[in-house]
Amino acid sequence: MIDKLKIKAHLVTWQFFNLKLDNLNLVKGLLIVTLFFMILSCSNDETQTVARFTELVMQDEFDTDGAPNSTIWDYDIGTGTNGWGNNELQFYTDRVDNVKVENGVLLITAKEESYEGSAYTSARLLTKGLFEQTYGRFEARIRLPYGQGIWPAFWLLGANDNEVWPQIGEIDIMEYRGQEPTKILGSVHGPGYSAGEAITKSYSLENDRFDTGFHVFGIEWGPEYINFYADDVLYNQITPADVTGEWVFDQPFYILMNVAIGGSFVGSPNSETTFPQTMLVDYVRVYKSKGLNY
Ligand SMILES: [Ca+2]
Repeated sequence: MIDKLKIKAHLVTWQFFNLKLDNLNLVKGLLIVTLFFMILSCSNDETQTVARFTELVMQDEFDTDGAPNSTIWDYDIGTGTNGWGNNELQFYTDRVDNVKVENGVLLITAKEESYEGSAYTSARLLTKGLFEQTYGRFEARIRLPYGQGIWPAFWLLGANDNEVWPQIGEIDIMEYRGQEPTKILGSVHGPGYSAGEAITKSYSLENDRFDTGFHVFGIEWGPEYINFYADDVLYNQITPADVTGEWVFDQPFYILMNVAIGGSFVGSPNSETTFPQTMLVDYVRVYKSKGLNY
């Protein structure tokens, strides 16, 4: 009897995850049903909202001081084309001034300094060619920087070299405007829905800020869904029905982490922006499904 109830609870919970979040009444109803089964089954397993992907396949806890682990992380260097497509103002380097591991934390530091023709320096790390995966849970525990014109992000890009952005697809697990320290955004970009037309949703803290403590940002990504989490809150689900073009999230993606300065998303720093600004990353972990039951 207990086992049957547990199975039912799992099924109901799974249905709950797959519902559109804007259908609040249905969600409320199912939540009550789910709680009912959870109480009956006398188990804590069903209360976890983050449980679809349980097999750890990649992790960097940033336990070794110095340069980040070169078997996981590479760097984009320079200014890209048109400021990495966004009119960003920084020059990315892999210098210890801009990126290092210290005391168990990865530090990505944006500085105001004249360097190679740019007024700012920072760093952008990526796992392209080193770690790429289709589907799974991607998460990082991060304390964000603060200030007008500061644009940190933890995100994924499609690894297909035969296509160009936005056809390759982009999943922004977390991006943030430094001038709005209570709000993060989760988004996807693809063909027909990129840049200003990206499919996006924000998540805000009520009585807290993202620059004063660490928070966990993650996605759970399977065939035809991407669930966005801030800490344990599932705040958005995106499915093929939500995008206005081809669904391109069915191929390997790689991870990026960076702190951009200026650009179309945040605007330029102003006289009140203080430097340096640092994004602290306690860990990055990636999980996959045990078996193929997404
Ligand atoms: Ca750590």
